[in-house]
Amino acid sequence: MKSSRLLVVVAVSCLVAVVSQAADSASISGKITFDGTPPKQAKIKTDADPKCAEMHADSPLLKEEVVVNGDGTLKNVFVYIKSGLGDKTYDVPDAAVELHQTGCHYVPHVFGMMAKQKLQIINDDDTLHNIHAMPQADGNKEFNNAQPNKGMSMIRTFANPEIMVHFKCDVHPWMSSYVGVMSNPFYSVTGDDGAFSLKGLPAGEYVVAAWQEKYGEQTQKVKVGDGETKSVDFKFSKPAE
Ligand SMILES: [Cu+2]
Repeated sequence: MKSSRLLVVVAVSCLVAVVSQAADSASISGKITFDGTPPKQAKIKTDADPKCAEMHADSPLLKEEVVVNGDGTLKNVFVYIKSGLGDKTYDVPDAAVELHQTGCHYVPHVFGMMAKQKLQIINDDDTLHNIHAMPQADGNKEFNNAQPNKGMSMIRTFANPEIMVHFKCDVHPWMSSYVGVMSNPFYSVTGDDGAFSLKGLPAGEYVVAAWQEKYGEQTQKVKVGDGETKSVDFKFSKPAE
């Protein structure tokens, strides 16, 4: 009798331990900082298209290849799990990811999506844009389509993962955007606080990568257990000239 009661207690406490450390409950988060004097964001001359110039008569467009936030953190860094997930496959979300041509620049400037997920490309401007995607990976198709009118929209996909696919507009040479195309949902783009968070990971050992369009990619190895959150920070600086 006594031993069977003990067995029940052991079984219940094991169950509690399993439930409290559910699978896919690990997280990796951190901040990306810029070391040194932040480069100034140059003003873009938009005169070539009077419609763009008119939209930016009071607030000039600024180059976005390096955006350092007021607190010294870095915006538009694509952070993702580069390796460690094995062969597991992940569902592709039904929702489309949106890329806007708005105010004669791309919003977002850097973003992520999964391979085979819908990318909805929208022209919000009363002027002609063309969206020219230049993937390099096998199976990912280049496309180049004009959207002459405000409100035009199209759907495209990339078949395979690729870090990163570059978009440009042949009408407005300053327009540029990058997407990280992933085989898993573990990616994050830093915003005004330079922070990233990769949630819902299985316990494991990972290579976390941080990609910045001008300064390239850095990686760090991180081991994380069920229910655990590990903090990893990255620091970018201007390469020596
Ligand atoms: Cu354009």
